[in-house]
Amino acid sequence: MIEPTAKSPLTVTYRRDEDPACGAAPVVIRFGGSSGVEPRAGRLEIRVGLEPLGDGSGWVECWSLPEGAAGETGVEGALTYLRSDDCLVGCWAAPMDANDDPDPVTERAYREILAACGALGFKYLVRVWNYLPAINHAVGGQERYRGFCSGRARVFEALPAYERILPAATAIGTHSDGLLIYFIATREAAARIENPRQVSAYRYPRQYGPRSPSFARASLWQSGPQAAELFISGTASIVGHESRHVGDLGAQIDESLRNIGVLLEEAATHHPVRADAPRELSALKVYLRRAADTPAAAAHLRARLGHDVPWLLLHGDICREELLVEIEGLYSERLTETLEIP
Ligand code: 3EB
Repeated sequence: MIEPTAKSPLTVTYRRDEDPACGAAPVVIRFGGSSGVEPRAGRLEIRVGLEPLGDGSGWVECWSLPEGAAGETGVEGALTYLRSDDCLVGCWAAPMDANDDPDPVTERAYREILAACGALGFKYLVRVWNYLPAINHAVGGQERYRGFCSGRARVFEALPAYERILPAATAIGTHSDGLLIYFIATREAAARIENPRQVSAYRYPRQYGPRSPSFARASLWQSGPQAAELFISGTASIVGHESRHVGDLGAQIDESLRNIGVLLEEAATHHPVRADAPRELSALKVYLRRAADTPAAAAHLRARLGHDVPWLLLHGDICREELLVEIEGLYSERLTETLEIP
């Protein structure tokens, strides 16, 4: 662990559920069962309706604030939140089943989220996780992911220069009911990072749906004078705008890791990273469409990443039907200089 992370406004660790530190963490995220959120005294307990795979059961994602910082919780309609001096963590949850059209409820969710972020003084969404049931099923002749994208795009695309404020994101299909969107918002804008190997998602051609997905490939949040958190969006085996290696799990993992590698390089060219304090990977999440791929995926990841990288394997549907795997990451960075946000 790099020492200054203790002062990061938000530190993410994976811990065993029985670890007492989980009970003390201001935000805990558990996996399995059905999606939802519960505010506790000064804390947020989020449940993502995705089953953990492999050795993942019993692991909990814990977010901590700097020592001495207190979180204040609140509820506004469908939004439950926790705020500290530096950031706002919010969770918007609503009933949804596989027969509901995600478009209108997603639009409402994003309107309410952005309104609440503005009202609470954290105008900028840096990272959003979206989980909805049956993401590849069709309702009214359209894949549900596309309806989700339309509802979300109507909100973002109405904002001025919206490309510059899009958050890094994940959108994954659950096998349980409920729409769950949780996010981190900040007072200052984060830097957006795109992947030169990929068409920006917000510019995908129409063949992928009537409205493009509203997200940035990564966002870099200046979290201290020389510290930043780099949020890598869900990253798949896509080059240009096309899916690659259809049917080949290992090759899809490698292509996804290559895309993440390029995002890390991009981040480093825009924002010099200190050579004596390399970035530290604090958390990786791997979503697998087929639970049966777990042993092969785990072996492949182990071969590529070794034993030091903490990752969590989850059973979820990727928003392109032909893709088997998607990977997201969070890196803590030490910078040589303060970020300049365009
Ligand atoms: C992709 O690159 C894969 O719609 O929020 C990854 C991360 C994907 C986020 C989203 C979609 C989203 O297009 C899918």
